Amino acid sequence: MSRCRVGWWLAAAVATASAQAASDPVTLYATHCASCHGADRLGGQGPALLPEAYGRLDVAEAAEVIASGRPATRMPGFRSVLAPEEIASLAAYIFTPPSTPPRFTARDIEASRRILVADEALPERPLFDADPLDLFVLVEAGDHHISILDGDGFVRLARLATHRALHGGPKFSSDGRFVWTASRDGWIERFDLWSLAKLGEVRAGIHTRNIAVSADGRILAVANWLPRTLVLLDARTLAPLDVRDIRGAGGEATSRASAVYSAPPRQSFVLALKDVPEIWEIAWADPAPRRFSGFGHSYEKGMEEVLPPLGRFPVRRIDLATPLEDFFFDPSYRLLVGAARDGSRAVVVHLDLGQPIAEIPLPGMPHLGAGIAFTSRGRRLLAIPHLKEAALSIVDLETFAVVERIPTLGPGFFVRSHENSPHIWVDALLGAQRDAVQVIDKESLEIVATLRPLPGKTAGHVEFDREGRHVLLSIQEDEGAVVVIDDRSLAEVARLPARRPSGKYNVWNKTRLSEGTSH
Ligand code: DHE
Repeated sequence: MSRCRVGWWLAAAVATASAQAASDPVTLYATHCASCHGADRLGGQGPALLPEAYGRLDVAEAAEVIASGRPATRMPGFRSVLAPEEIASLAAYIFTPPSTPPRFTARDIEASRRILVADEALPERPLFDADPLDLFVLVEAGDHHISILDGDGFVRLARLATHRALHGGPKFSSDGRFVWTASRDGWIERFDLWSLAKLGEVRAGIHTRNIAVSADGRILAVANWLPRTLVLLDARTLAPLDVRDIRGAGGEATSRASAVYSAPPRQSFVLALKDVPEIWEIAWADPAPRRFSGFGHSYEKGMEEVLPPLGRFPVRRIDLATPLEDFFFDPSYRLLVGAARDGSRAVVVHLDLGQPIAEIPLPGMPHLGAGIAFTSRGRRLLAIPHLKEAALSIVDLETFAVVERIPTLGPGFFVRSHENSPHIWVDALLGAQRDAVQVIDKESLEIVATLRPLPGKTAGHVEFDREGRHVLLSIQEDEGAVVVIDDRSLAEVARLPARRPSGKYNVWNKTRLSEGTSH
């Protein structure tokens, strides 16, 4: 080989090697991503970058986010820094599962826990004149805040920063004073509505579904996808009490949690398992209470001292033919209606009997978690929106027959009513006409009005005030609003600016288990 041909070969090899090094995704990740998303991809200032944490995002969309950044977040675009093949390589890398499944143990949870204000320092009465039981907690997803709204005067009392990407309903203590939120990347925050302050926070998982609080306000359950755990926290101090792997009865198969729910009359939590055909019921009332002392914290004298020790929350398993997700509970909490994964039917499970007792054909992906019970002409009925069909299904809660399928303007996400209201409100969030909400008469089961408070702008998620007289509707835009509408005249009463408002939650309706809303 001539000298000049060797030179050419060397130059080409060096170029290839340095190109490979440049697009080695591990190096690229460490250089450009780790400072915000964590060296282990478990998240930090930015979310976890692990396949199970992405929801509906695919590799191509992830590459576009890396190239262009995400508006209204701290995620910058890397188009001017990285070559297209480096961006593609990084996108593929963050969709690769880590070689060992990530863990997040009780010690990790405890290490993240921060108490910002001690309960002993809290005021004895609310720091405002508004009715503390008619407050709303409004989630503003656009810039990661919650607003506390006065449900009488419809004014904002406070706006408090939260962790990124809250999802699911905040949960309230039964006296309506304290509220807990959960973010998709596992952060649980506790707030005091009387002093309008954040009290503490803890990270309970890497990718979290939702939370539930026990009816006595002592225990908070956190349902995780990643790791596949159910975490029980002391609701007041946020200290971990139990971190339990979610495994089927055989012990080998693990499952993600679809969601955890509180079942107040049963003194239990109910867990929906996504990958194993079981439902779990976890008793939080310990029949033989013991003094709790774990992770170096203890209760002050005079406080309740009856939490069961680690691992002592008994689990009852209910076997199913197929996994169910997305639960509706009848007001007695004896019956649970869950959606089958094929999206075509619901299964009724009798919680006392511990077995399925009926199937309801409900094609079009019923969104049972959003279902509400109501009374019409003396019948107890259940209204269910569909994620893949422009319809609201009405099911008789005694016979489980589908008594109506009301065509709507589009597939909807949320449905709401109130004992004192003659109406049911549905949105069309997943369709082309997502600027519309429709009002249905409870007696005739007919649509009596279609409202477009801001034509062309996404409208969805309604919640009633305490009296059931007004509804608050979110205009889910970055420069959005909460529109207050008189439920009888359907006239607009007030409009408050809000940054991409999603859900809002009325203290009275949540703590009194109003049948027209979620719990
Ligand atoms: Fe949600 C509640 C699951 C996508 C906004 N959502 C819930 C609950 C579950 C659930 C299990 C009940 C938890 C609770 O309140 O304790 N959501 C799912 C999904 O599986 C789905 C389809 C896919 C996913 O990404 O997880 C999903 N959800 C969304 C959205 O895209 C929404 C519209 C915007 C967002 O924030 O991500 C959304 N989900 C909500 C809201 C609630 C909710 C506002 C609380 C509703 C309520 O009034 O109680």
